[in-house]
Amino acid sequence: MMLIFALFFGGYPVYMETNQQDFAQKILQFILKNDNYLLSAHINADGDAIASMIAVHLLLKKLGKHSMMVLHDQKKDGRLDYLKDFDKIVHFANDGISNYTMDGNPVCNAIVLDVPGYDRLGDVQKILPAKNHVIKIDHHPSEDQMGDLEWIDEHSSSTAAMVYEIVERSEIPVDRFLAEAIFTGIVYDTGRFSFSNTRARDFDIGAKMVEAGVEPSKITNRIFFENSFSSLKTIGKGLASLEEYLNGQVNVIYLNLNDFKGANQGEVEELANYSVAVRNGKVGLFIREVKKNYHKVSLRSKSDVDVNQVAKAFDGGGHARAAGCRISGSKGEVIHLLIREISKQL
Ligand SMILES: [Mn+2]
Repeated sequence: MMLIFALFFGGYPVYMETNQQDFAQKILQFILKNDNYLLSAHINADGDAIASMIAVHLLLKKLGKHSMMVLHDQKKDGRLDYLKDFDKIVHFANDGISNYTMDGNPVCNAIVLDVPGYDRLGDVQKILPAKNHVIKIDHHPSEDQMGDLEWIDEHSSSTAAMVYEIVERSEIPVDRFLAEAIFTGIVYDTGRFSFSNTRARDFDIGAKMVEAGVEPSKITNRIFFENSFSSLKTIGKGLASLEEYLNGQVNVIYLNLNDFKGANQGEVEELANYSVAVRNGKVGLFIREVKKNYHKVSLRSKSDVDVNQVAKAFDGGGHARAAGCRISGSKGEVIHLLIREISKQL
């Protein structure tokens, strides 16, 4: 299945893994044959999760299909409210599948995006149809097989970039709204085309989305360069808390319950990237207390340390260079546990 063919388009060699292309085509065929889709993504939905879900929703609409977007989260990241139909995303209300209908039709099929397993889907897993009606599109290392048709490409920068491959095969014209969704997912997960996961294809898709009407500065300002006053103050507190461990190989940013009050989760999450922005640092940790003696941890790596493995030791997960988990214990205990786990790889 790993056959790679070199094809030539317009004189430029384009390398395509044929099975990846088949997946995009197969998913399109499934979409065209069926209707009434539940769309969902991982808990604490980030820019790629929300944008790739909206992109599929807009694609389905153009193909004359019905869909509804349901997330586990009570609160959505408001920075993404410029995306078309952002306001149509609903929170799972624990009231049974019968309440989830589209124009009176119940959910028949589901497409889950940017989510590797049931745990990461949260309560929405309760309304998933049977596996032969579920499609998964994701770029995380897979945890559960949730559907009979799963497209997992760990080499893809983002789920949104994968969704674009399906959009392209559908041959529908890409309008500004769809372009903004695709562009947002890619820009978010590649840190503005700068992280090590960024591929040539991302620039290629990015260029097409700009031609379709995306204003890059509008989107990057919104996601990366604007914060609420209180979030920016909280980011300042986080930076002031920076501590180094293992001779500076690991840097830790810590916020307690009080520090965190009033800040926007999504905005403050930027502190995770600062934790690994120290020269010669290998791993960065952004730890915040979300309940008394209970911490949410974001891990970043710019070395060979696979932080997905570290997060997994605490029932979390993610990617090799960006992952997350939750750990019980005091600040000191949590840092001790994490450092011990990271040391195994240093
Ligand atoms: Mn993603």
